[in-house]
Amino acid sequence: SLLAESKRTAGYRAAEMVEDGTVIGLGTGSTVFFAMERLGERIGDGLSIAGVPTSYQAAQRAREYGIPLTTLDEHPEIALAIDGADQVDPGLCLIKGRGAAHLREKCVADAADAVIIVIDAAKMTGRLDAVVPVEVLPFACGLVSRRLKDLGGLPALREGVKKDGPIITDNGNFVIDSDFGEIPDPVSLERQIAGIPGVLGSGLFTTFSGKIRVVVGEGREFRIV
Ligand code: DER
Repeated sequence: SLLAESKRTAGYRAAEMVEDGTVIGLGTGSTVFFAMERLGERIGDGLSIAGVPTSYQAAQRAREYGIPLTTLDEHPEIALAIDGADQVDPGLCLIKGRGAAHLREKCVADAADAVIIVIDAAKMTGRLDAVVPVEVLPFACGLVSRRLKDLGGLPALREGVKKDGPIITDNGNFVIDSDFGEIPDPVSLERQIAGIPGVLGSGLFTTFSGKIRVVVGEGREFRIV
């Protein structure tokens, strides 16, 4: 499909940016998996790297492609993180978290000197208006829902599809998806959500714009913004 081709184009291009002998961040999601596929090929050609996975799924996929794994503790500074996104605005603010991996992804993005976001073109938007995923401490779920409403959100606990009841993240927490409609000031909204006791992290990534490059795949073509 055109969508898969666009994701593959973006992922493969990002994989070419990885330098030999470096430690990189491995994001979660279907687009990053194309980057991992290409990295597996480059490793076969002699590339020597290690990856910090941001989820059980990323770790599993990295092992399938023969990408050596390491941890954020061993490498609290990494050269490059490759990750996906759900929405990207012109200021390179992101909404992430469709895959409920955004808490570890945000840690890895913070540790990275540069962040490559790989997306298909449909994810570029003039203004962020997607649902904002929020990882919450189960104990505080009701309080966080109340506080998200105070901020103008419509919160909904993310339920499992093949599991009855709420999904549980790789960190053992719940996810509340909060619909704020259009978000005029994502920087302050990220900060306000982070300040709610019981919130571990949201899918708003507004503090990394200075070190983000976005590879936008469109069919076989790509552009870097
Ligand atoms: O969950 C996440 O943060 C993922 O990065 C997601 O935002 C992008 O996943 P996709 O590449 O499968 O669309």
